[in-house]
Amino acid sequence: MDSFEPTHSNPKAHPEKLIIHIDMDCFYAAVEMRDRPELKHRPIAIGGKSPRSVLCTANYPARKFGVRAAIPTSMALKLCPELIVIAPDFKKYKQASQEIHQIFKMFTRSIQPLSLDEAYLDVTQFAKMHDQSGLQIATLIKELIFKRTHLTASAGISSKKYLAKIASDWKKPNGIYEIKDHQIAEFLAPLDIKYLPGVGPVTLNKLNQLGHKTCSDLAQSDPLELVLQFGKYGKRLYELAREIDEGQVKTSSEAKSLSIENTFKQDLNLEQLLLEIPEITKEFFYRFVSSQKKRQKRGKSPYGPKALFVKIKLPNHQKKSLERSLMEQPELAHALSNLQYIDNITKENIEKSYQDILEVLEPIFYKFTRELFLRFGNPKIRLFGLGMRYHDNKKELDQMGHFDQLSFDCF
Ligand code: TTP
Ligand code: MG
Repeated sequence: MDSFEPTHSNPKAHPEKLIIHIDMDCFYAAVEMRDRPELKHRPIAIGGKSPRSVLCTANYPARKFGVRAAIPTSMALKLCPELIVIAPDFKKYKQASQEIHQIFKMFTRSIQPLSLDEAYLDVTQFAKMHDQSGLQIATLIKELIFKRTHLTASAGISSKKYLAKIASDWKKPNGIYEIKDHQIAEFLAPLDIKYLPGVGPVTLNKLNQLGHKTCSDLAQSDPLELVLQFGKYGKRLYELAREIDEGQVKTSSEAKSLSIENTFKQDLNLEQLLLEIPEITKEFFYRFVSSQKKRQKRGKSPYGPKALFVKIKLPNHQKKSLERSLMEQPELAHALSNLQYIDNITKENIEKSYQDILEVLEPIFYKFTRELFLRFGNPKIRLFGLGMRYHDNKKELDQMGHFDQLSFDCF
Protein backbone atom coordinates (compact mmCIF):
# COMPACT_ATOMS: atom_id res chain seq x y z
CA MET A 1 0.00 0.00 0.00
CA ASP A 2 1.45 3.35 -0.99
CA SER A 3 1.58 5.99 1.68
CA PHE A 4 -0.51 9.01 0.87
CA GLU A 5 1.18 12.35 1.23
CA PRO A 6 -1.01 15.32 2.11
CA THR A 7 -1.97 17.22 -1.01
CA HIS A 8 -0.34 20.50 -1.89
CA SER A 9 -3.23 21.67 -4.07
CA ASN A 10 -5.20 24.69 -2.89
CA PRO A 11 -8.29 23.31 -1.18
CA LYS A 12 -9.91 26.76 -1.09
CA ALA A 13 -10.51 26.90 -4.87
CA HIS A 14 -13.57 24.66 -5.06
CA PRO A 15 -14.78 23.72 -8.53
CA GLU A 16 -18.47 23.98 -9.35
CA LYS A 17 -18.65 20.23 -9.69
CA LEU A 18 -16.37 17.64 -8.15
CA ILE A 19 -16.76 14.03 -9.15
CA ILE A 20 -14.72 11.09 -7.97
CA HIS A 21 -14.84 7.76 -9.77
CA ILE A 22 -13.71 4.82 -7.65
CA ASP A 23 -12.80 1.49 -9.22
CA MET A 24 -11.41 -1.39 -7.19
CA ASP A 25 -8.24 -3.07 -8.43
CA CYS A 26 -8.70 -6.56 -9.97
CA PHE A 27 -11.67 -6.76 -7.64
CA TYR A 28 -12.72 -10.43 -7.48
CA ALA A 29 -9.08 -11.55 -7.64
CA ALA A 30 -8.08 -9.05 -4.95
CA VAL A 31 -10.70 -10.43 -2.57
CA GLU A 32 -9.39 -13.97 -3.14
CA MET A 33 -5.76 -12.87 -2.63
CA ARG A 34 -6.70 -11.06 0.55
CA ASP A 35 -8.31 -14.21 1.90
CA ARG A 36 -5.50 -16.50 0.71
CA PRO A 37 -2.27 -14.47 0.94
CA GLU A 38 -0.22 -17.39 -0.42
CA LEU A 39 -1.80 -16.59 -3.81
CA LYS A 40 -0.65 -12.99 -3.85
CA HIS A 41 2.39 -13.38 -6.08
CA ARG A 42 1.03 -16.22 -8.19
CA PRO A 43 -1.02 -15.74 -11.37
CA ILE A 44 -4.69 -16.25 -10.53
CA ALA A 45 -7.94 -15.78 -12.41
CA ILE A 46 -11.54 -15.91 -11.30
CA GLY A 47 -13.95 -17.88 -13.46
CA GLY A 48 -15.41 -21.25 -14.29
CA LYS A 49 -13.30 -24.23 -15.24
CA SER A 50 -15.57 -25.74 -17.88
CA PRO A 51 -14.50 -25.45 -21.54
CA ARG A 52 -17.23 -22.90 -22.25
CA SER A 53 -16.48 -20.66 -19.28
CA VAL A 54 -15.00 -17.22 -19.59
CA LEU A 55 -12.93 -15.44 -16.97
CA CYS A 56 -14.36 -12.71 -14.76
CA THR A 57 -10.98 -11.19 -14.02
CA ALA A 58 -7.32 -11.93 -13.34
CA ASN A 59 -4.74 -10.53 -10.93
CA TYR A 60 -1.88 -8.41 -12.18
CA PRO A 61 0.75 -11.23 -12.28
CA ALA A 62 -1.63 -13.18 -14.57
CA ARG A 63 -2.27 -10.13 -16.75
CA LYS A 64 1.44 -10.12 -17.68
CA PHE A 65 0.71 -13.32 -19.64
CA GLY A 66 -2.19 -11.72 -21.48
CA VAL A 67 -4.78 -13.34 -19.19
CA ARG A 68 -7.74 -10.98 -18.71
CA ALA A 69 -11.48 -10.76 -18.17
CA ALA A 70 -13.83 -12.24 -20.77
CA ILE A 71 -11.36 -14.64 -22.40
CA PRO A 72 -12.19 -18.35 -22.27
CA THR A 73 -10.58 -20.22 -19.37
CA SER A 74 -9.13 -22.72 -21.87
CA MET A 75 -7.33 -19.92 -23.72
CA ALA A 76 -6.06 -18.43 -20.44
CA LEU A 77 -4.53 -21.76 -19.44
CA LYS A 78 -2.71 -21.91 -22.77
CA LEU A 79 -1.33 -18.40 -22.24
CA CYS A 80 -0.30 -19.19 -18.67
CA PRO A 81 -0.19 -22.92 -17.82
CA GLU A 82 0.54 -22.26 -14.13
CA LEU A 83 -2.58 -20.07 -13.83
CA ILE A 84 -4.69 -20.85 -10.76
CA VAL A 85 -8.36 -20.63 -11.70
CA ILE A 86 -10.71 -19.96 -8.79
CA ALA A 87 -14.51 -20.25 -8.94
CA PRO A 88 -16.20 -16.92 -8.13
CA ASP A 89 -17.66 -16.42 -4.67
CA PHE A 90 -20.15 -13.62 -5.26
CA LYS A 91 -21.22 -13.50 -1.63
CA LYS A 92 -17.74 -12.36 -0.63
CA TYR A 93 -17.57 -9.77 -3.41
CA LYS A 94 -20.92 -8.35 -2.39
CA GLN A 95 -19.86 -8.16 1.20
CA ALA A 96 -16.76 -6.18 0.18
CA SER A 97 -18.87 -3.99 -2.09
CA GLN A 98 -21.25 -3.26 0.76
CA GLU A 99 -18.39 -2.15 2.99
CA ILE A 100 -17.08 0.12 0.26
CA HIS A 101 -20.50 1.69 -0.18
CA GLN A 102 -20.75 2.38 3.53
CA ILE A 103 -17.55 4.40 3.14
CA PHE A 104 -18.90 6.29 0.10
CA LYS A 105 -21.93 7.29 2.15
CA MET A 106 -19.68 9.12 4.60
CA PHE A 107 -18.89 11.60 1.83
CA THR A 108 -22.10 11.99 -0.16
CA ARG A 109 -25.60 10.67 -0.82
CA SER A 110 -25.01 11.24 -4.49
CA ILE A 111 -23.56 7.87 -5.45
CA GLN A 112 -24.05 6.16 -8.79
CA PRO A 113 -22.95 2.54 -8.66
CA LEU A 114 -21.86 1.11 -12.01
CA SER A 115 -21.11 -2.37 -10.75
CA LEU A 116 -20.07 -4.02 -7.51
CA ASP A 117 -16.61 -2.46 -7.65
CA GLU A 118 -17.21 0.87 -9.30
CA ALA A 119 -19.12 4.07 -8.57
CA TYR A 120 -19.31 7.77 -9.27
CA LEU A 121 -19.47 10.04 -6.24
CA ASP A 122 -20.49 13.67 -6.44
CA VAL A 123 -18.49 15.17 -3.58
CA THR A 124 -19.04 18.84 -4.47
CA GLN A 125 -20.89 19.63 -1.24
CA PHE A 126 -18.53 17.70 1.00
CA ALA A 127 -15.53 19.49 -0.50
CA LYS A 128 -17.08 22.89 0.16
CA MET A 129 -18.37 22.09 3.63
CA HIS A 130 -15.10 20.62 4.85
CA ASP A 131 -12.82 22.74 2.70
CA GLN A 132 -11.17 19.68 1.19
CA SER A 133 -9.77 19.21 -2.31
CA GLY A 134 -10.76 16.33 -4.57
CA LEU A 135 -7.34 14.82 -4.05
CA GLN A 136 -7.69 14.94 -0.27
CA ILE A 137 -11.14 13.33 -0.39
CA ALA A 138 -10.10 10.61 -2.84
CA THR A 139 -7.02 9.87 -0.72
CA LEU A 140 -9.18 9.53 2.35
CA ILE A 141 -11.68 7.27 0.59
CA LYS A 142 -8.86 5.02 -0.61
CA GLU A 143 -7.32 4.89 2.85
CA LEU A 144 -10.64 4.03 4.48
CA ILE A 145 -11.34 1.34 1.90
CA PHE A 146 -7.96 -0.23 2.57
CA LYS A 147 -8.33 0.03 6.31
CA ARG A 148 -11.75 -1.61 6.34
CA THR A 149 -11.44 -4.16 3.54
CA HIS A 150 -7.69 -4.64 2.95
CA LEU A 151 -8.37 -4.03 -0.72
CA THR A 152 -6.95 -1.30 -2.91
CA ALA A 153 -8.95 1.04 -5.10
CA SER A 154 -8.03 3.51 -7.82
CA ALA A 155 -9.63 6.94 -8.01
CA GLY A 156 -10.21 9.45 -10.79
CA ILE A 157 -11.11 13.07 -10.05
CA SER A 158 -12.63 15.61 -12.41
CA SER A 159 -15.53 17.98 -12.77
CA LYS A 160 -16.88 15.70 -15.52
CA LYS A 161 -18.04 12.14 -15.10
CA TYR A 162 -16.42 10.62 -18.15
CA LEU A 163 -13.07 12.19 -17.34
CA ALA A 164 -13.22 10.97 -13.73
CA LYS A 165 -13.79 7.46 -15.07
CA ILE A 166 -10.95 7.66 -17.55
CA ALA A 167 -8.72 9.11 -14.80
CA SER A 168 -9.39 6.25 -12.37
CA ASP A 169 -7.78 3.91 -14.90
CA TRP A 170 -4.74 6.13 -15.39
CA LYS A 171 -2.65 5.12 -12.39
CA LYS A 172 -4.02 1.65 -11.77
CA PRO A 173 -3.48 -0.22 -9.51
CA ASN A 174 -3.81 1.70 -6.25
CA GLY A 175 -3.55 5.07 -7.95
CA ILE A 176 -5.15 8.50 -7.97
CA TYR A 177 -5.30 10.79 -10.95
CA GLU A 178 -6.90 14.19 -11.10
CA ILE A 179 -7.77 16.15 -14.22
CA LYS A 180 -8.36 19.74 -13.17
CA ASP A 181 -10.45 21.96 -15.42
CA HIS A 182 -7.47 23.89 -16.73
CA GLN A 183 -5.77 20.58 -17.63
CA ILE A 184 -8.65 19.05 -19.58
CA ALA A 185 -7.74 20.41 -23.01
CA GLU A 186 -4.14 19.28 -22.64
CA PHE A 187 -5.23 15.85 -21.40
CA LEU A 188 -7.86 15.29 -24.07
CA ALA A 189 -6.05 16.45 -27.22
CA PRO A 190 -3.61 13.49 -27.51
CA LEU A 191 -5.96 11.00 -25.84
CA ASP A 192 -6.57 7.83 -27.88
CA ILE A 193 -10.30 7.68 -28.65
CA LYS A 194 -10.41 4.09 -27.42
CA TYR A 195 -10.71 5.56 -23.90
CA LEU A 196 -13.97 7.40 -24.64
CA PRO A 197 -17.09 5.79 -23.14
CA GLY A 198 -18.79 3.43 -25.55
CA VAL A 199 -15.88 3.04 -27.95
CA GLY A 200 -15.51 -0.73 -28.29
CA PRO A 201 -13.41 -2.58 -30.88
CA VAL A 202 -15.96 -2.16 -33.68
CA THR A 203 -16.51 1.58 -33.20
CA LEU A 204 -12.78 2.11 -32.76
CA ASN A 205 -12.00 0.37 -36.01
CA LYS A 206 -14.60 2.43 -37.86
CA LEU A 207 -13.32 5.68 -36.33
CA ASN A 208 -9.72 4.77 -37.16
CA GLN A 209 -10.72 4.05 -40.75
CA LEU A 210 -12.23 7.53 -40.91
CA GLY A 211 -8.82 8.83 -39.84
CA HIS A 212 -9.70 9.57 -36.20
CA LYS A 213 -7.14 8.36 -33.69
CA THR A 214 -7.09 11.00 -30.97
CA CYS A 215 -9.68 13.24 -29.34
CA SER A 216 -8.05 16.13 -31.12
CA ASP A 217 -8.85 14.43 -34.48
CA LEU A 218 -12.45 14.00 -33.39
CA ALA A 219 -12.80 17.53 -32.04
CA GLN A 220 -11.68 18.91 -35.39
CA SER A 221 -13.83 16.56 -37.47
CA ASP A 222 -17.14 17.33 -39.12
CA PRO A 223 -19.87 16.56 -36.54
CA LEU A 224 -22.36 15.90 -39.33
CA GLU A 225 -20.17 13.14 -40.71
CA LEU A 226 -19.98 11.58 -37.24
CA VAL A 227 -23.77 11.71 -36.93
CA LEU A 228 -24.14 10.15 -40.37
CA GLN A 229 -21.82 7.31 -39.41
CA PHE A 230 -22.85 6.71 -35.79
CA GLY A 231 -26.27 8.36 -35.36
CA LYS A 232 -26.87 10.06 -31.99
CA TYR A 233 -23.73 8.52 -30.58
CA GLY A 234 -21.72 10.42 -33.20
CA LYS A 235 -22.90 13.66 -31.63
CA ARG A 236 -21.94 12.40 -28.20
CA LEU A 237 -18.47 11.42 -29.45
CA TYR A 238 -17.95 14.88 -30.90
CA GLU A 239 -19.04 16.46 -27.63
CA LEU A 240 -16.85 14.24 -25.48
CA ALA A 241 -13.83 15.14 -27.60
CA ARG A 242 -14.70 18.80 -26.97
CA GLU A 243 -15.03 18.50 -23.17
CA ILE A 244 -18.82 18.59 -23.25
CA ASP A 245 -20.49 16.26 -20.77
CA GLU A 246 -23.47 17.42 -18.79
CA GLY A 247 -23.88 14.01 -17.15
CA GLN A 248 -24.94 14.18 -13.50
CA VAL A 249 -24.26 11.52 -10.92
CA LYS A 250 -27.53 9.61 -11.04
CA THR A 251 -28.61 7.99 -7.85
CA SER A 252 -31.21 5.66 -9.28
CA SER A 253 -31.48 3.72 -12.48
CA GLU A 254 -34.21 4.80 -14.88
CA ALA A 255 -35.76 1.83 -16.57
CA LYS A 256 -37.31 -0.79 -14.36
CA SER A 257 -38.32 -3.27 -17.03
CA LEU A 258 -38.42 -4.06 -20.71
CA SER A 259 -41.36 -5.77 -22.33
CA ILE A 260 -42.92 -6.39 -25.67
CA GLU A 261 -46.65 -6.59 -26.30
CA ASN A 262 -48.74 -7.81 -29.21
CA THR A 263 -52.41 -7.08 -29.70
CA PHE A 264 -53.95 -9.63 -32.01
CA LYS A 265 -56.53 -8.94 -34.71
CA GLN A 266 -58.56 -11.90 -33.47
CA ASP A 267 -58.72 -13.30 -29.96
CA LEU A 268 -56.36 -16.27 -29.63
CA ASN A 269 -56.55 -19.45 -27.63
CA LEU A 270 -53.52 -21.01 -25.96
CA GLU A 271 -52.56 -23.28 -28.88
CA GLN A 272 -52.65 -20.37 -31.33
CA LEU A 273 -50.66 -18.17 -29.00
CA LEU A 274 -47.92 -20.75 -28.41
CA LEU A 275 -47.15 -20.65 -32.14
CA GLU A 276 -46.42 -16.92 -31.83
CA ILE A 277 -44.11 -17.18 -28.84
CA PRO A 278 -40.79 -17.94 -30.63
CA GLU A 279 -41.12 -14.81 -32.77
CA ILE A 280 -42.13 -12.58 -29.84
CA THR A 281 -39.33 -13.99 -27.66
CA LYS A 282 -36.79 -13.33 -30.39
CA GLU A 283 -37.97 -9.77 -30.87
CA PHE A 284 -37.91 -9.14 -27.14
CA PHE A 285 -34.43 -10.59 -26.79
CA TYR A 286 -32.94 -8.52 -29.61
CA ARG A 287 -34.49 -5.39 -28.14
CA PHE A 288 -33.01 -6.28 -24.78
CA VAL A 289 -29.52 -6.77 -26.27
CA SER A 290 -29.82 -3.54 -28.20
CA SER A 291 -30.85 -1.58 -25.10
CA GLN A 292 -27.89 -3.05 -23.20
CA LYS A 293 -25.54 -2.06 -26.00
CA LYS A 294 -26.96 1.46 -26.03
CA ARG A 295 -26.34 1.77 -22.31
CA GLN A 296 -22.82 0.51 -22.77
CA LYS A 297 -22.22 3.10 -25.49
CA ARG A 298 -23.30 5.81 -23.12
CA GLY A 299 -20.78 4.47 -20.62
CA LYS A 300 -23.52 3.18 -18.30
CA SER A 301 -23.59 -0.10 -16.50
CA PRO A 302 -25.90 -2.65 -18.13
CA TYR A 303 -29.29 -3.43 -16.63
CA GLY A 304 -29.27 -6.36 -14.23
CA PRO A 305 -32.08 -8.79 -15.09
CA LYS A 306 -34.13 -9.64 -12.03
CA ALA A 307 -37.31 -11.41 -13.13
CA LEU A 308 -39.24 -12.59 -16.17
CA PHE A 309 -42.95 -12.09 -16.70
CA VAL A 310 -45.78 -12.74 -19.13
CA LYS A 311 -49.06 -10.86 -19.27
CA ILE A 312 -52.35 -11.25 -21.07
CA LYS A 313 -55.42 -9.11 -21.64
CA LEU A 314 -58.75 -10.85 -21.95
CA PRO A 315 -61.47 -9.78 -24.39
CA ASN A 316 -63.21 -8.04 -21.45
CA HIS A 317 -59.98 -6.01 -20.94
CA GLN A 318 -59.08 -7.72 -17.69
CA LYS A 319 -55.30 -8.00 -17.30
CA LYS A 320 -53.50 -10.98 -15.79
CA SER A 321 -49.82 -11.57 -15.33
CA LEU A 322 -47.28 -13.97 -13.94
CA GLU A 323 -43.82 -13.05 -12.80
CA ARG A 324 -40.91 -15.18 -11.54
CA SER A 325 -37.49 -14.26 -10.20
CA LEU A 326 -34.54 -15.10 -12.40
CA MET A 327 -33.10 -16.88 -9.41
CA GLU A 328 -35.51 -19.67 -10.23
CA GLN A 329 -33.93 -19.95 -13.68
CA PRO A 330 -30.24 -20.65 -13.04
CA GLU A 331 -29.72 -21.98 -16.55
CA LEU A 332 -30.91 -18.73 -18.07
CA ALA A 333 -28.85 -16.69 -15.61
CA HIS A 334 -25.81 -18.68 -16.66
CA ALA A 335 -26.54 -18.24 -20.38
CA LEU A 336 -27.05 -14.49 -19.86
CA SER A 337 -23.78 -14.19 -17.96
CA ASN A 338 -21.95 -15.17 -21.17
CA LEU A 339 -23.21 -11.94 -22.69
CA GLN A 340 -21.48 -9.80 -20.09
CA TYR A 341 -19.35 -7.03 -21.53
CA ILE A 342 -20.63 -7.58 -25.03
CA ASP A 343 -17.78 -5.69 -26.71
CA ASN A 344 -15.21 -8.14 -25.40
CA ILE A 345 -16.76 -11.07 -27.19
CA THR A 346 -16.10 -12.06 -30.80
CA LYS A 347 -18.91 -11.99 -33.35
CA GLU A 348 -19.19 -15.78 -33.58
CA ASN A 349 -19.35 -16.01 -29.81
CA ILE A 350 -22.14 -13.45 -29.73
CA GLU A 351 -24.23 -15.36 -32.29
CA LYS A 352 -23.66 -18.56 -30.36
CA SER A 353 -24.53 -16.90 -27.05
CA TYR A 354 -27.71 -15.43 -28.54
CA GLN A 355 -28.76 -18.85 -29.77
CA ASP A 356 -27.98 -20.43 -26.41
CA ILE A 357 -30.04 -17.83 -24.60
CA LEU A 358 -33.01 -18.09 -26.94
CA GLU A 359 -32.98 -21.85 -26.50
CA VAL A 360 -33.40 -21.38 -22.76
CA LEU A 361 -35.65 -18.32 -22.86
CA GLU A 362 -38.28 -19.73 -25.19
CA PRO A 363 -39.27 -22.74 -23.05
CA ILE A 364 -39.47 -20.49 -19.99
CA PHE A 365 -41.96 -18.17 -21.67
CA TYR A 366 -43.91 -21.22 -22.93
CA LYS A 367 -44.07 -22.56 -19.39
CA PHE A 368 -45.15 -19.23 -17.89
CA THR A 369 -47.82 -18.78 -20.55
CA ARG A 370 -49.26 -22.27 -20.05
CA GLU A 371 -49.33 -21.69 -16.32
CA LEU A 372 -51.07 -18.35 -16.67
CA PHE A 373 -53.71 -19.79 -18.99
CA LEU A 374 -54.29 -22.70 -16.67
CA ARG A 375 -54.66 -20.41 -13.70
CA PHE A 376 -57.33 -18.33 -15.41
CA GLY A 377 -59.39 -21.11 -16.94
CA ASN A 378 -57.80 -21.32 -20.39
CA PRO A 379 -59.24 -18.05 -21.67
CA LYS A 380 -59.10 -16.51 -25.11
CA ILE A 381 -56.85 -13.48 -25.18
CA ARG A 382 -56.66 -10.19 -27.01
CA LEU A 383 -53.18 -9.09 -25.98
CA PHE A 384 -50.05 -10.93 -24.99
CA GLY A 385 -46.85 -9.51 -23.57
CA LEU A 386 -43.60 -10.82 -22.19
CA GLY A 387 -40.64 -9.15 -20.61
CA MET A 388 -37.98 -8.77 -17.99
CA ARG A 389 -37.79 -6.72 -14.82
CA TYR A 390 -34.49 -5.11 -13.90
CA HIS A 391 -32.73 -4.61 -10.64
CA ASP A 392 -32.62 -1.10 -9.32
CA ASN A 393 -28.85 -0.94 -8.74
CA LYS A 394 -28.97 1.96 -6.32
CA LYS A 395 -31.83 0.60 -4.27
CA GLU A 396 -30.25 -2.82 -4.25
CA LEU A 397 -26.98 -1.45 -3.00
CA ASP A 398 -28.79 0.45 -0.26
CA GLN A 399 -30.47 -2.76 0.83
CA MET A 400 -27.39 -4.81 0.12
CA GLY A 401 -28.26 -7.69 2.42
CA HIS A 402 -31.26 -8.65 0.30
CA PHE A 403 -29.86 -8.61 -3.15
CA ASP A 404 -29.03 -11.70 -5.08
CA GLN A 405 -26.03 -12.34 -7.24
CA LEU A 406 -27.87 -11.83 -10.48
CA SER A 407 -28.11 -8.08 -10.24
CA PHE A 408 -24.60 -7.44 -11.40
CA ASP A 409 -23.39 -10.78 -12.50
CA CYS A 410 -25.77 -11.52 -15.29
CA PHE A 411 -24.35 -8.73 -17.39
P1 TTP B 1 -13.34 -4.30 -13.60
O1 TTP B 1 -13.27 -3.12 -12.69
O2 TTP B 1 -13.54 -4.05 -15.06
O3 TTP B 1 -12.01 -5.15 -13.49
P2 TTP B 1 -11.14 -5.47 -12.21
O4 TTP B 1 -11.60 -4.74 -11.00
O5 TTP B 1 -11.06 -6.96 -12.06
O6 TTP B 1 -9.69 -4.97 -12.66
P3 TTP B 1 -9.17 -3.47 -12.76
O7 TTP B 1 -8.04 -3.39 -11.76
O8 TTP B 1 -8.69 -3.32 -14.16
O9 TTP B 1 -10.31 -2.55 -12.42
O10 TTP B 1 -14.48 -5.29 -13.14
C1 TTP B 1 -14.79 -5.49 -11.78
C2 TTP B 1 -15.18 -6.92 -11.52
O11 TTP B 1 -16.28 -7.26 -12.38
C3 TTP B 1 -14.09 -7.92 -11.83
O12 TTP B 1 -13.19 -8.12 -10.74
C4 TTP B 1 -14.86 -9.12 -12.19
C5 TTP B 1 -16.15 -8.61 -12.81
N1 TTP B 1 -16.08 -8.70 -14.30
C6 TTP B 1 -16.63 -9.83 -14.92
O13 TTP B 1 -17.22 -10.68 -14.23
N2 TTP B 1 -16.50 -9.96 -16.28
C7 TTP B 1 -15.83 -9.03 -17.06
O14 TTP B 1 -15.73 -9.20 -18.29
C8 TTP B 1 -15.28 -7.87 -16.40
C9 TTP B 1 -14.54 -6.83 -17.21
C10 TTP B 1 -15.43 -7.76 -15.03
MG1 MG C 1 -12.06 -2.70 -11.06
